[in-house]
Amino acid sequence: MSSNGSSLKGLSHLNDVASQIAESINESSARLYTIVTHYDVDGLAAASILARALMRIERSFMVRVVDQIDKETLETIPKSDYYIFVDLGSSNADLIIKKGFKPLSIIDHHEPLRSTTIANRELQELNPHNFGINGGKEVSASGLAYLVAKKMNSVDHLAAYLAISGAVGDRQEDAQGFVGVNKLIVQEAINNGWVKKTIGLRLYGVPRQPLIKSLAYTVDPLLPGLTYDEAASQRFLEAVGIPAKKSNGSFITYKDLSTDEVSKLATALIKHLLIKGFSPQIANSLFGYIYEFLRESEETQLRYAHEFAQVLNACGRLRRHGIGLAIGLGDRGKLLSLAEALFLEYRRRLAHYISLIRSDSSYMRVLNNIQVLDLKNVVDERMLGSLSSIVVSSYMCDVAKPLISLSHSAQGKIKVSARMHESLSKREVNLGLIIKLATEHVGGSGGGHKVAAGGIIPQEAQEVFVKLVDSLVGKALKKGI
Ligand SMILES: [Mn+2]
Repeated sequence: MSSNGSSLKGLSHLNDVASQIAESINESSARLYTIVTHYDVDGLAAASILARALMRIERSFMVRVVDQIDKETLETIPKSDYYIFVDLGSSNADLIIKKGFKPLSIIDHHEPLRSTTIANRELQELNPHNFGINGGKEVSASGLAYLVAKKMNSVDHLAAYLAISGAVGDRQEDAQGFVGVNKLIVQEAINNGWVKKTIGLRLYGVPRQPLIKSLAYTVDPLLPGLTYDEAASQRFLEAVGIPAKKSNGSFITYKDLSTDEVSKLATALIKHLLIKGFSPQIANSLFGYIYEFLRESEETQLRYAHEFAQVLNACGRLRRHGIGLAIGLGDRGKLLSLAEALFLEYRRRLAHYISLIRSDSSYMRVLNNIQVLDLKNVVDERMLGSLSSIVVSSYMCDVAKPLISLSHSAQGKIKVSARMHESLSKREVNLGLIIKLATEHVGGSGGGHKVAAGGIIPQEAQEVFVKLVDSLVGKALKKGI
């Protein structure tokens, strides 16, 4: 966190509102609380923290996991005596209030994009953007839920694990690690003896899994030529001078490596990424902090923050929220086996989609300035974004053109995902802006960041939308030259 006064002041405001929400939850005589949350890691983790706080004071609750807030979604939420919207809601507060959800607390870290001011008595809103704190970097919804839970005296090691995993899931870390509230939460967890922070190679399954699998299943960043190719991963290791197996025949893991071997492997991987055109920043992001959750069994995937996050991610994207929430509430044993099986299934599906796209060129259509990957009837909308990122970062398409992917969405609509290779990021193309303009033009909605965006459009608008994006990207590219 920046050490200037405004940020400290922001933090104290944040804590004040967290207190107010905690008090209002405590003092309410509601018979049923409803938590509405987003399906991603941060959403599931934040809902879990709040649900545990409610359980501690013996209140009844239900959790509703949604894709986004709109009229149709709000209509599916059953009547309750108290509503807590988390990881979403700030931008739709007007609509939520209009639809009669009260009492209402919104705990969200997305920028509240609304044109009207809302009276205090209608809404308690915990949002860092209201206090000059960057909700994109400094705190996730899970971190905010953690602040509320703390005011309800309901913080323990699991609350900290969830808060850290939520921030990891939302990619709030940069090369220097966490900043702001996230950093404070990690520090608190370390001080309490719940978390150990080390520096290492951030590959999948490190340090437990066979190193071949660590290379072959790392998707963040994607390792071109290695991800989803165990044979290539083995050749890569051998070229670095690291045998795939130990003398006793068991697979070598990251834990088995000497310091010298770790640095040899790190150097080789970073070099590999640089040769493939990755920026030094992305290549170096392979090296970073690893958060070990000391109260989780060493035998499970929940022992490390990045893997904990991936388990929740799989549960959310495969629509098995119940299992993700059970993990968040502290269930282990059988439920954890189910969650780990889901994680395998998620990876298996990604690999399947990738080989499908690789082997059948008819999914990809190349236009003047963009390429369109039509995965309607193939890929669930919740996996479209992750898949598009992999297609672009692993050079499975022409990286000189932004990629627009399509899949079916609920209510007969089309989900759109836009990704652009980072080598294009210096150009004038802003996909967030283009997708917002183009989706709204055809009666849909959308937006996002410069290199990654998404949205929803009506089915019949597909061709108009695609042509419009093609021409907007063309114009933007020309401006850049
Ligand atoms: Mn979030």
